[in-house]
Amino acid sequence: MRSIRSRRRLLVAVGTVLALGAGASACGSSNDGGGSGSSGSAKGKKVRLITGVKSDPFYITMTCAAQQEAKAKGMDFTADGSAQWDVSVQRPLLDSVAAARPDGLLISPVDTSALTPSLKQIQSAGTKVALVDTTVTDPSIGITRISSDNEKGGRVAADALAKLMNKKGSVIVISVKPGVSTTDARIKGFTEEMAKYPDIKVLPTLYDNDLPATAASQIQSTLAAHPDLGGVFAGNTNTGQGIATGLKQAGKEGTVKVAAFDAEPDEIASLKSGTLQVLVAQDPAAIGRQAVDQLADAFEGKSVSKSIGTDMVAITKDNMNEPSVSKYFYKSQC
Ligand code: T6T
Repeated sequence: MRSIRSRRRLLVAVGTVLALGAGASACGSSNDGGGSGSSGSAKGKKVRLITGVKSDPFYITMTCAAQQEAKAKGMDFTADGSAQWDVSVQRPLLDSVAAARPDGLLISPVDTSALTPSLKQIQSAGTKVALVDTTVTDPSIGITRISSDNEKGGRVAADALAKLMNKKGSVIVISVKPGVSTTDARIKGFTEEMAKYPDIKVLPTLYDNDLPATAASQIQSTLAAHPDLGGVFAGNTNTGQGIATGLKQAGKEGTVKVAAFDAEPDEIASLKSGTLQVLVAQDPAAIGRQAVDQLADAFEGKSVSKSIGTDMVAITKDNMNEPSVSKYFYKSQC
């Protein structure tokens, strides 16, 4: 069984210069966990994708690429996603996909543990599972896990914000909810990196349940309680959008510096207008495409990579028009 090496790069913006960050590769041994072990062709295989939030441009971009790749391989592919970031919304989708016994499932579980029993069940019934973006804690789930290095993205956000804040003042993290693998890792990386700046005080993290309106009101109450607030780290798309709205309403755009994860159209507009200063963009298309490729390899009896890291890029107003950077902007339709 071979293992596939995958590049994990983080392109870091320094002023207008793009510098190549750590170029570690992340991979592991092949793992046939839960699959039927069937060999043969990927053609005609029934593959389903369940994303975190269907309307989120991150997942739309991932879905478009996965769909295209699956089509090229002659797979029978469909995708669905939760209406909101909630286990109780994603679980019925998973149950209905499980009942149809697909050959393969790509899933972004919205919680690190609550969906594990359902995933174990579908896996032991013979479906090959690929975890895309988010993961679960149980290592027996999934033949492959494909995501950004979220902890590293958090560290990059911390360094960028510290620089913008002249290394002093208060900073806050607003994120989705606890128990989400990606955003938890971002917070960990951010908090650990911020500890290197003794004159920056990190306020307790707030969670908005992936609701922009909640993030908007949280940033306003934080501003009222902490007039020295100099920076915010937004853990994902909806949080970034909400923070931009809240800062605009408070007349604090540009004064309070913001580093946000993702690069969906609203965030790009806020970067352009100066409400957000740094976006840590991921490569959701690569996540979707590579997950389909890994499943195809598994169907064909080839080995798969247990873990694959995909690229990220730090986007600023200065570099956003460079084609090597703008190619990371997320789509809101295929
Ligand atoms: O940041 C992405 C994704 O990586 C995360 O797991 C959940 O939020 C997003 O979908 C953006 O909204």
